[in-house]
Amino acid sequence: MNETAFLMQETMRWFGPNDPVGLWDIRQAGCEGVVTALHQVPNGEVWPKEKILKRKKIIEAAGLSWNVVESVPVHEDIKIQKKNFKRYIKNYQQTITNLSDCGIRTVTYNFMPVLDWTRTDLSYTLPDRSKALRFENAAFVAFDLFLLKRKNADLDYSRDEIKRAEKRFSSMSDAEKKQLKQNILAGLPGSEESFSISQFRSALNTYKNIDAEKLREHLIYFLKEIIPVAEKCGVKMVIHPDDPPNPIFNLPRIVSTASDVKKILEVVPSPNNGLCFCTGSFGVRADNDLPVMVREFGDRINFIHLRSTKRNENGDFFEADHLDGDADMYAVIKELLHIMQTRKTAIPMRPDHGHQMLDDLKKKTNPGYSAIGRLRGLAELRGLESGIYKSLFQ
Ligand code: DNO
Repeated sequence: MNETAFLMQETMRWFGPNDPVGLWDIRQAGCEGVVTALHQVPNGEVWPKEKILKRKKIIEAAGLSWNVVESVPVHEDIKIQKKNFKRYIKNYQQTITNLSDCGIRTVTYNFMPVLDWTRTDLSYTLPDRSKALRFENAAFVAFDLFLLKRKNADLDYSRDEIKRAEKRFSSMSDAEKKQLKQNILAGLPGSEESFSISQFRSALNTYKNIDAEKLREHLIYFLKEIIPVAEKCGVKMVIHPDDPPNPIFNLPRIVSTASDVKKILEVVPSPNNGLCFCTGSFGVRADNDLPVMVREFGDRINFIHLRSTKRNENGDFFEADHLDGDADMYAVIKELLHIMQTRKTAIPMRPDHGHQMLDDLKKKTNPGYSAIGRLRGLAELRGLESGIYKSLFQ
Protein backbone atom coordinates (compact mmCIF):
# COMPACT_ATOMS: atom_id res chain seq x y z
CA MET A 1 0.00 0.00 0.00
CA ASN A 2 1.30 3.48 -0.66
CA GLU A 3 2.06 5.79 2.22
CA THR A 4 -0.87 8.08 1.79
CA ALA A 5 -3.35 5.22 1.94
CA PHE A 6 -5.99 5.63 4.60
CA LEU A 7 -7.27 2.21 5.55
CA MET A 8 -9.31 1.20 8.57
CA GLN A 9 -7.36 0.73 11.80
CA GLU A 10 -7.85 -2.93 12.59
CA THR A 11 -8.78 -3.70 16.18
CA MET A 12 -10.61 -6.33 18.18
CA ARG A 13 -12.62 -6.06 21.31
CA TRP A 14 -10.80 -7.33 24.35
CA PHE A 15 -12.72 -7.75 27.60
CA GLY A 16 -9.65 -7.34 29.77
CA PRO A 17 -7.28 -9.70 31.57
CA ASN A 18 -10.00 -12.34 32.09
CA ASP A 19 -10.90 -12.56 28.42
CA PRO A 20 -10.18 -16.10 27.16
CA VAL A 21 -8.96 -14.45 23.95
CA GLY A 22 -5.63 -12.88 24.85
CA LEU A 23 -3.80 -9.85 23.56
CA TRP A 24 -1.28 -11.96 21.66
CA ASP A 25 -4.14 -13.76 19.92
CA ILE A 26 -5.43 -10.37 18.82
CA ARG A 27 -2.01 -9.34 17.68
CA GLN A 28 -1.62 -12.55 15.70
CA ALA A 29 -4.91 -11.81 13.98
CA GLY A 30 -3.11 -8.82 12.51
CA CYS A 31 -4.67 -6.11 14.65
CA GLU A 32 -2.83 -2.99 15.66
CA GLY A 33 -5.01 -2.25 18.65
CA VAL A 34 -7.85 -3.18 20.92
CA VAL A 35 -11.15 -1.83 22.01
CA THR A 36 -11.76 -2.30 25.69
CA ALA A 37 -13.37 -0.92 28.83
CA LEU A 38 -12.84 -1.02 32.57
CA HIS A 39 -15.74 -3.40 33.09
CA GLN A 40 -14.86 -3.70 36.76
CA VAL A 41 -15.77 -0.07 37.51
CA PRO A 42 -19.43 0.12 38.56
CA ASN A 43 -21.76 1.97 36.19
CA GLY A 44 -21.78 5.67 36.86
CA GLU A 45 -18.51 5.83 38.81
CA VAL A 46 -15.46 7.75 37.64
CA TRP A 47 -12.75 5.73 35.90
CA PRO A 48 -9.61 6.54 37.88
CA LYS A 49 -6.50 7.47 35.92
CA GLU A 50 -4.37 4.82 37.63
CA LYS A 51 -6.71 2.08 36.49
CA ILE A 52 -6.81 3.42 32.94
CA LEU A 53 -3.02 3.63 32.80
CA LYS A 54 -2.62 0.17 34.26
CA ARG A 55 -4.85 -1.28 31.56
CA LYS A 56 -3.07 0.71 28.89
CA LYS A 57 0.30 -0.61 29.97
CA ILE A 58 -0.85 -4.21 29.73
CA ILE A 59 -2.10 -3.59 26.19
CA GLU A 60 1.06 -1.83 25.10
CA ALA A 61 3.23 -4.62 26.50
CA ALA A 62 1.76 -6.84 23.78
CA GLY A 63 2.69 -4.30 21.11
CA LEU A 64 -0.89 -3.11 20.72
CA SER A 65 -2.59 0.17 21.42
CA TRP A 66 -5.86 1.01 23.15
CA ASN A 67 -7.64 2.69 20.25
CA VAL A 68 -11.22 2.94 21.45
CA VAL A 69 -13.17 2.65 24.68
CA GLU A 70 -16.27 0.54 24.36
CA SER A 71 -18.15 1.50 26.34
CA VAL A 72 -18.32 4.08 29.06
CA PRO A 73 -21.83 3.03 30.06
CA VAL A 74 -24.48 5.68 30.54
CA HIS A 75 -26.14 5.15 33.91
CA GLU A 76 -29.89 4.43 33.76
CA ASP A 77 -30.57 7.46 35.96
CA ILE A 78 -29.24 9.67 33.15
CA LYS A 79 -31.58 8.03 30.65
CA ILE A 80 -34.63 8.51 32.86
CA GLN A 81 -33.38 11.75 34.51
CA LYS A 82 -34.06 10.56 38.00
CA LYS A 83 -32.27 10.53 41.30
CA ASN A 84 -28.55 11.06 40.93
CA PHE A 85 -28.38 11.78 37.24
CA LYS A 86 -26.54 15.09 37.58
CA ARG A 87 -23.86 13.49 39.66
CA TYR A 88 -23.53 10.68 37.11
CA ILE A 89 -23.15 13.22 34.31
CA LYS A 90 -20.37 14.94 36.27
CA ASN A 91 -18.69 11.60 36.76
CA TYR A 92 -19.00 10.89 33.05
CA GLN A 93 -17.32 14.21 32.24
CA GLN A 94 -14.52 13.34 34.61
CA THR A 95 -14.07 9.90 33.07
CA ILE A 96 -13.74 11.41 29.61
CA THR A 97 -11.20 13.90 30.87
CA ASN A 98 -9.24 11.15 32.58
CA LEU A 99 -9.25 9.01 29.45
CA SER A 100 -8.02 11.91 27.40
CA ASP A 101 -5.24 12.63 29.90
CA CYS A 102 -4.15 9.03 29.40
CA GLY A 103 -4.17 9.46 25.60
CA ILE A 104 -7.40 7.57 24.81
CA ARG A 105 -9.62 9.71 22.66
CA THR A 106 -12.50 7.71 21.18
CA VAL A 107 -15.35 6.72 23.47
CA THR A 108 -18.34 4.55 22.54
CA TYR A 109 -21.63 4.55 24.41
CA ASN A 110 -25.24 3.68 23.77
CA PHE A 111 -28.57 5.01 24.91
CA MET A 112 -30.62 1.81 24.94
CA PRO A 113 -33.04 1.64 27.84
CA VAL A 114 -32.48 -1.11 30.43
CA LEU A 115 -30.81 -3.71 28.21
CA ASP A 116 -27.74 -3.49 26.04
CA TRP A 117 -27.85 -5.76 22.98
CA THR A 118 -30.38 -8.61 22.93
CA ARG A 119 -30.45 -12.10 21.39
CA THR A 120 -32.59 -15.15 22.09
CA ASP A 121 -30.09 -17.79 21.00
CA LEU A 122 -26.35 -17.70 21.58
CA SER A 123 -25.49 -20.95 19.85
CA TYR A 124 -27.59 -21.27 16.75
CA THR A 125 -26.14 -24.07 14.68
CA LEU A 126 -25.41 -23.20 11.06
CA PRO A 127 -25.28 -25.77 8.26
CA ASP A 128 -21.46 -25.94 8.57
CA ARG A 129 -21.90 -26.72 12.33
CA SER A 130 -20.43 -23.46 13.51
CA LYS A 131 -22.53 -21.49 16.01
CA ALA A 132 -23.99 -18.05 15.55
CA LEU A 133 -25.97 -15.54 17.58
CA ARG A 134 -29.61 -15.24 16.68
CA PHE A 135 -32.71 -13.23 17.45
CA GLU A 136 -35.80 -15.37 16.96
CA ASN A 137 -38.93 -13.31 17.17
CA ALA A 138 -41.27 -16.14 18.22
CA ALA A 139 -38.97 -17.02 21.13
CA PHE A 140 -38.66 -13.39 22.10
CA VAL A 141 -42.44 -12.86 22.08
CA ALA A 142 -42.88 -16.11 24.03
CA PHE A 143 -40.50 -14.82 26.67
CA ASP A 144 -42.37 -11.53 26.91
CA LEU A 145 -45.85 -13.08 27.07
CA PHE A 146 -45.33 -16.29 29.00
CA LEU A 147 -42.18 -15.95 31.11
CA LEU A 148 -42.01 -12.26 31.86
CA LYS A 149 -45.80 -11.93 31.64
CA ARG A 150 -45.50 -8.21 30.97
CA LYS A 151 -48.77 -6.35 31.45
CA ASN A 152 -50.49 -5.56 28.14
CA ALA A 153 -47.65 -7.13 26.20
CA ASP A 154 -50.16 -8.76 23.86
CA LEU A 155 -51.09 -5.30 22.55
CA ASP A 156 -47.62 -4.98 21.04
CA TYR A 157 -47.89 -8.03 18.80
CA SER A 158 -50.00 -9.15 15.85
CA ARG A 159 -52.31 -12.17 16.18
CA ASP A 160 -49.97 -14.05 13.96
CA GLU A 161 -46.96 -13.30 16.13
CA ILE A 162 -48.84 -14.40 19.23
CA LYS A 163 -49.87 -17.67 17.59
CA ARG A 164 -46.32 -18.41 16.57
CA ALA A 165 -45.10 -17.56 20.07
CA GLU A 166 -47.65 -19.92 21.65
CA LYS A 167 -46.58 -22.72 19.38
CA ARG A 168 -42.91 -22.03 20.02
CA PHE A 169 -43.41 -21.89 23.77
CA SER A 170 -45.34 -25.14 23.94
CA SER A 171 -42.46 -26.87 22.14
CA MET A 172 -39.84 -25.61 24.62
CA SER A 173 -38.42 -27.82 27.37
CA ASP A 174 -37.89 -26.37 30.84
CA ALA A 175 -34.19 -26.20 30.15
CA GLU A 176 -34.82 -24.22 26.97
CA LYS A 177 -37.07 -21.80 28.82
CA LYS A 178 -34.42 -21.30 31.43
CA GLN A 179 -31.79 -20.72 28.79
CA LEU A 180 -33.99 -18.22 26.97
CA LYS A 181 -34.55 -16.30 30.18
CA GLN A 182 -30.86 -16.25 30.83
CA ASN A 183 -29.96 -15.18 27.28
CA ILE A 184 -32.23 -12.17 27.53
CA LEU A 185 -31.71 -11.12 31.14
CA ALA A 186 -28.27 -12.26 32.22
CA GLY A 187 -26.46 -9.64 30.12
CA LEU A 188 -24.43 -10.39 27.01
CA PRO A 189 -20.70 -9.63 26.88
CA GLY A 190 -20.06 -5.94 27.34
CA SER A 191 -23.41 -5.13 28.89
CA GLU A 192 -22.96 -4.20 32.50
CA GLU A 193 -26.35 -5.21 33.88
CA SER A 194 -28.16 -8.45 34.60
CA PHE A 195 -31.61 -8.98 36.03
CA SER A 196 -33.95 -11.44 37.67
CA ILE A 197 -37.49 -11.42 36.28
CA SER A 198 -38.76 -9.21 39.10
CA GLN A 199 -35.83 -6.79 38.88
CA PHE A 200 -36.41 -6.60 35.17
CA ARG A 201 -40.11 -5.80 35.67
CA SER A 202 -39.25 -2.91 37.94
CA ALA A 203 -36.58 -1.67 35.55
CA LEU A 204 -39.14 -1.64 32.73
CA ASN A 205 -41.52 0.20 34.99
CA THR A 206 -39.13 3.13 35.33
CA TYR A 207 -39.83 3.90 31.66
CA LYS A 208 -43.59 3.99 31.96
CA ASN A 209 -43.75 7.74 31.38
CA ILE A 210 -40.88 7.94 28.94
CA ASP A 211 -41.65 7.76 25.25
CA ALA A 212 -39.17 8.19 22.41
CA GLU A 213 -39.48 11.98 22.43
CA LYS A 214 -38.75 12.15 26.13
CA LEU A 215 -35.82 9.77 25.86
CA ARG A 216 -34.43 11.86 23.00
CA GLU A 217 -34.71 14.98 25.17
CA HIS A 218 -32.69 13.18 27.82
CA LEU A 219 -30.06 12.18 25.30
CA ILE A 220 -29.85 15.75 24.04
CA TYR A 221 -29.45 17.01 27.60
CA PHE A 222 -26.66 14.48 28.12
CA LEU A 223 -24.94 15.51 24.88
CA LYS A 224 -25.12 19.19 25.72
CA GLU A 225 -23.36 18.44 28.99
CA ILE A 226 -20.83 15.97 27.63
CA ILE A 227 -19.82 17.21 24.18
CA PRO A 228 -18.33 20.56 25.33
CA VAL A 229 -16.09 18.60 27.70
CA ALA A 230 -15.21 16.16 24.92
CA GLU A 231 -14.33 19.10 22.66
CA LYS A 232 -12.12 20.60 25.30
CA CYS A 233 -10.16 17.43 25.86
CA GLY A 234 -10.23 16.21 22.25
CA VAL A 235 -12.36 13.11 22.78
CA LYS A 236 -14.58 11.79 20.03
CA MET A 237 -17.82 10.47 21.44
CA VAL A 238 -19.55 7.86 19.27
CA ILE A 239 -23.03 6.58 19.88
CA HIS A 240 -23.76 2.94 19.12
CA PRO A 241 -27.12 2.12 17.50
CA ASP A 242 -29.89 0.12 19.13
CA ASP A 243 -29.49 -3.62 18.81
CA PRO A 244 -31.95 -4.81 17.60
CA PRO A 245 -33.01 -1.54 15.95
CA ASN A 246 -36.67 -1.84 16.88
CA PRO A 247 -38.60 -1.19 20.09
CA ILE A 248 -38.54 -4.17 22.43
CA PHE A 249 -40.66 -4.58 25.59
CA ASN A 250 -42.41 -1.39 24.53
CA LEU A 251 -39.30 0.57 25.50
CA PRO A 252 -38.47 3.69 23.53
CA ARG A 253 -35.73 3.44 20.89
CA ILE A 254 -34.03 6.49 19.42
CA VAL A 255 -30.91 5.28 17.57
CA SER A 256 -32.34 2.83 15.06
CA THR A 257 -32.69 4.63 11.73
CA ALA A 258 -30.98 7.21 9.53
CA SER A 259 -33.48 9.83 10.63
CA ASP A 260 -32.73 9.10 14.30
CA VAL A 261 -29.02 9.55 13.66
CA LYS A 262 -29.58 12.75 11.73
CA LYS A 263 -31.43 14.29 14.65
CA ILE A 264 -28.71 13.36 17.13
CA LEU A 265 -25.90 14.68 14.97
CA GLU A 266 -27.71 17.87 14.07
CA VAL A 267 -28.76 18.85 17.55
CA VAL A 268 -25.16 19.11 18.72
CA PRO A 269 -23.27 19.89 15.52
CA SER A 270 -19.80 19.15 16.76
CA PRO A 271 -17.23 16.80 15.23
CA ASN A 272 -16.89 15.34 18.73
CA ASN A 273 -20.52 14.22 18.63
CA GLY A 274 -20.22 11.23 16.33
CA LEU A 275 -21.42 7.80 15.39
CA CYS A 276 -20.23 4.24 15.81
CA PHE A 277 -21.37 2.86 12.49
CA CYS A 278 -22.48 -0.71 13.23
CA THR A 279 -23.50 -2.51 10.04
CA GLY A 280 -24.84 -5.39 12.13
CA SER A 281 -27.27 -3.32 14.18
CA PHE A 282 -28.46 -0.93 11.48
CA GLY A 283 -28.46 -3.73 8.91
CA VAL A 284 -31.29 -5.62 10.60
CA ARG A 285 -33.70 -3.08 9.15
CA ALA A 286 -34.25 -3.30 5.42
CA ASP A 287 -35.08 0.43 5.37
CA ASN A 288 -31.58 1.35 6.53
CA ASP A 289 -29.55 1.75 3.35
CA LEU A 290 -26.07 1.21 4.76
CA PRO A 291 -23.85 2.69 2.01
CA VAL A 292 -26.13 5.71 1.77
CA MET A 293 -25.88 6.15 5.54
CA VAL A 294 -22.09 6.00 5.38
CA ARG A 295 -22.12 8.75 2.77
CA GLU A 296 -24.60 10.84 4.72
CA PHE A 297 -22.87 10.60 8.10
CA GLY A 298 -19.33 10.03 6.88
CA ASP A 299 -17.79 13.09 8.47
CA ARG A 300 -19.08 11.98 11.88
CA ILE A 301 -18.31 8.25 11.75
CA ASN A 302 -15.39 7.71 14.09
CA PHE A 303 -15.66 4.02 14.84
CA ILE A 304 -16.88 1.11 12.75
CA HIS A 305 -18.35 -2.29 13.66
CA LEU A 306 -18.49 -4.64 10.70
CA ARG A 307 -20.73 -7.69 10.68
CA SER A 308 -23.67 -8.83 8.63
CA THR A 309 -27.02 -10.22 9.73
CA LYS A 310 -29.51 -12.18 7.68
CA ARG A 311 -33.16 -11.44 8.34
CA ASN A 312 -36.41 -13.10 7.36
CA GLU A 313 -40.04 -11.98 7.09
CA ASN A 314 -40.86 -13.12 10.66
CA GLY A 315 -38.55 -10.58 12.25
CA ASP A 316 -35.82 -13.14 12.98
CA PHE A 317 -32.20 -12.56 12.18
CA PHE A 318 -28.96 -14.40 12.70
CA GLU A 319 -25.38 -13.31 12.35
CA ALA A 320 -24.12 -14.60 9.02
CA ASP A 321 -20.53 -14.73 7.75
CA HIS A 322 -19.16 -11.22 7.55
CA LEU A 323 -19.43 -11.04 3.76
CA ASP A 324 -22.54 -13.12 3.44
CA GLY A 325 -25.50 -11.46 5.17
CA ASP A 326 -27.87 -8.72 4.07
CA ALA A 327 -25.28 -5.96 4.43
CA ASP A 328 -23.65 -4.99 1.16
CA MET A 329 -20.18 -5.05 2.65
CA TYR A 330 -18.50 -4.23 -0.65
CA ALA A 331 -20.52 -1.02 -1.02
CA VAL A 332 -20.10 -0.09 2.65
CA ILE A 333 -16.32 -0.48 2.60
CA LYS A 334 -16.09 1.38 -0.69
CA GLU A 335 -17.93 4.35 0.84
CA LEU A 336 -15.79 4.16 3.96
CA LEU A 337 -12.63 4.22 1.88
CA HIS A 338 -13.85 7.33 0.08
CA ILE A 339 -14.61 9.02 3.38
CA MET A 340 -11.23 8.12 4.85
CA GLN A 341 -9.29 9.42 1.82
CA THR A 342 -11.32 12.66 1.93
CA ARG A 343 -10.89 13.12 5.65
CA LYS A 344 -7.30 11.85 5.49
CA THR A 345 -7.89 9.71 8.49
CA ALA A 346 -7.86 6.01 9.34
CA ILE A 347 -11.05 5.19 11.23
CA PRO A 348 -10.79 2.38 13.80
CA MET A 349 -12.80 -0.72 12.98
CA ARG A 350 -13.45 -4.02 14.64
CA PRO A 351 -14.83 -7.16 13.07
CA ASP A 352 -17.93 -7.44 15.18
CA HIS A 353 -18.86 -10.86 16.55
CA GLY A 354 -17.93 -14.03 14.77
CA HIS A 355 -18.99 -17.62 14.70
CA GLN A 356 -17.88 -20.13 17.27
CA MET A 357 -16.02 -22.52 15.01
CA LEU A 358 -13.12 -24.98 14.69
CA ASP A 359 -11.21 -25.34 17.95
CA ASP A 360 -13.29 -22.69 19.67
CA LEU A 361 -16.26 -25.08 19.64
CA LYS A 362 -14.47 -26.95 22.41
CA LYS A 363 -13.77 -23.83 24.45
CA LYS A 364 -15.77 -21.57 26.66
CA THR A 365 -15.78 -18.21 24.92
CA ASN A 366 -17.75 -14.99 25.25
CA PRO A 367 -20.75 -15.36 22.94
CA GLY A 368 -19.91 -13.59 19.68
CA TYR A 369 -16.34 -12.94 20.78
CA SER A 370 -14.43 -16.14 20.14
CA ALA A 371 -11.03 -15.82 18.48
CA ILE A 372 -11.26 -17.85 15.31
CA GLY A 373 -14.62 -16.60 14.04
CA ARG A 374 -13.55 -13.01 14.43
CA LEU A 375 -10.20 -13.76 12.86
CA ARG A 376 -12.01 -15.21 9.85
CA GLY A 377 -14.27 -12.17 9.65
CA LEU A 378 -11.37 -9.77 9.94
CA ALA A 379 -9.33 -11.58 7.31
CA GLU A 380 -12.22 -11.45 4.86
CA LEU A 381 -12.87 -7.78 5.54
CA ARG A 382 -9.20 -6.92 5.23
CA GLY A 383 -8.99 -8.65 1.86
CA LEU A 384 -12.09 -6.91 0.63
CA GLU A 385 -10.84 -3.52 1.77
CA SER A 386 -7.43 -3.97 0.25
CA GLY A 387 -8.92 -5.13 -3.08
CA ILE A 388 -11.26 -2.16 -3.27
CA TYR A 389 -8.50 0.24 -2.29
CA LYS A 390 -6.14 -1.04 -4.96
CA SER A 391 -8.71 -0.97 -7.69
CA LEU A 392 -10.01 2.49 -6.85
CA PHE A 393 -7.14 4.52 -5.51
CA GLN A 394 -3.92 3.10 -6.88
C1 DNO B 1 -22.32 -6.06 21.12
C2 DNO B 1 -21.92 -4.68 21.16
C3 DNO B 1 -22.61 -3.82 22.18
C4 DNO B 1 -21.97 -2.46 22.16
C5 DNO B 1 -22.57 -1.47 23.08
C6 DNO B 1 -22.01 -0.10 22.80
O1 DNO B 1 -21.58 -6.88 20.75
O2 DNO B 1 -21.95 -4.13 19.88
O3 DNO B 1 -22.41 -4.36 23.45
O4 DNO B 1 -20.67 -2.59 22.55
O5 DNO B 1 -23.93 -1.43 22.92
O6 DNO B 1 -22.31 0.75 23.85
